[in-house]
Amino acid sequence: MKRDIPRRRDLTLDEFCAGVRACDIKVLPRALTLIESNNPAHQRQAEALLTRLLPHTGQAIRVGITGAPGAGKSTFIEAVGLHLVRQGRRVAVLAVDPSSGISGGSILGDKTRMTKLSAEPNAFIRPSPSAGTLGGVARKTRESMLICEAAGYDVVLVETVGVGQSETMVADMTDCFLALMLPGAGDDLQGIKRGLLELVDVIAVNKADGNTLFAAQVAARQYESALQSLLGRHERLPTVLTCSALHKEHVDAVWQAVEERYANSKANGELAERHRQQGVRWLWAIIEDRLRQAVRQHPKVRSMRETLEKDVLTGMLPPEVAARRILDAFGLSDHDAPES
Ligand SMILES: Nc1nc2c(ncn2[C@@H]2O[C@H](COP(=O)(O)OP(=O)(O)OP(=O)(O)O)[C@@H](O)[C@H]2O)c(=O)[nH]1
Ligand SMILES: [Mg+2]
Repeated sequence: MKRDIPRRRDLTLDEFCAGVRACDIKVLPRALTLIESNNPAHQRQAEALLTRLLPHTGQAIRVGITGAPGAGKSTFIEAVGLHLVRQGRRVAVLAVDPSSGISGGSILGDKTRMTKLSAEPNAFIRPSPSAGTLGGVARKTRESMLICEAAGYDVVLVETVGVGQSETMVADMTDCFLALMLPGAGDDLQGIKRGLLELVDVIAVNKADGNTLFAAQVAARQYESALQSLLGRHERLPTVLTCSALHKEHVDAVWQAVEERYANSKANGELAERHRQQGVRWLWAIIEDRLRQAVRQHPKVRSMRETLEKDVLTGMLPPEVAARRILDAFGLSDHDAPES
């Protein structure tokens, strides 16, 4: 028998605003779903909502957390989140998942390692949006972060897996960046790159317990000396610590290091400057993402896309030619492009 599922009434902008500001737990997830929607009408309502809520954002400490798969990010976030809610803080956890654009999977999807935290009334956990490009996913995460701040969350943790571009994007939306490392780094320093080092404020070698305690301590010392030789004395070195997320040991010390870096950058004006620069970078990130979306959804482009992609795939057509045909169809001919 067919059953009628009552359709939820759409909320008005005022209802969204009031609900988010009151941290109404029935409204907040719907506001985030609105943000994540690709429907143009929803996007416009989301923009209006963000504009209204913007004056109520910017008070939270925004912390990016990265680490290789299995480094202990979820375990760490659970431990630090519980530590914070016990201090009366309100914690939101979001994620940028580089795989979500490709596979449709998402980190934090199971919430299994954050069962205690997700049961806390002062904690809110939102998995990574699972559709779209990495840039689009990151943009939505950033907007979700603003919504959470307007709802009164004063700590926002943004988790990402330590691969490629996603780290840069998370650093671009946060105030502080924490990298969790596995013990036994060895000489290759787990491929720690200068690019990552420039983003990182605190490095914590996790799993400093049981039979990996010694390896974690050795790794921490290796990171420290590698940092000194890589970055030199003039640059501000990341703080290096060890912890055990599983046994909740030194997790508070790691958090304290994060807070100290945050307080310093706030006091010396770096944070304000960082926020300004982030604003400009996000402006262009949004434009690039929207343009990509507009090109892909253009009716003429849609009708030719599959054939052109196939031709490039089989080597029948150079990508340059296919790109030109797509841009022509979109109405962006070469003669519109400025000389570079
Ligand atoms: N011994 C020990 N094990 C830990 C510690 N932290 C996490 N683990 C274990 O390491 C495994 C991976 O932990 P997760 O927290 O899921 O790691 P993650 O970085 O979130 O992993 P992905 O989400 O898959 O990228 C689990 O089996 C944890 O129990 C720790 O401090 N010590
Ligand atoms: Mg995880």
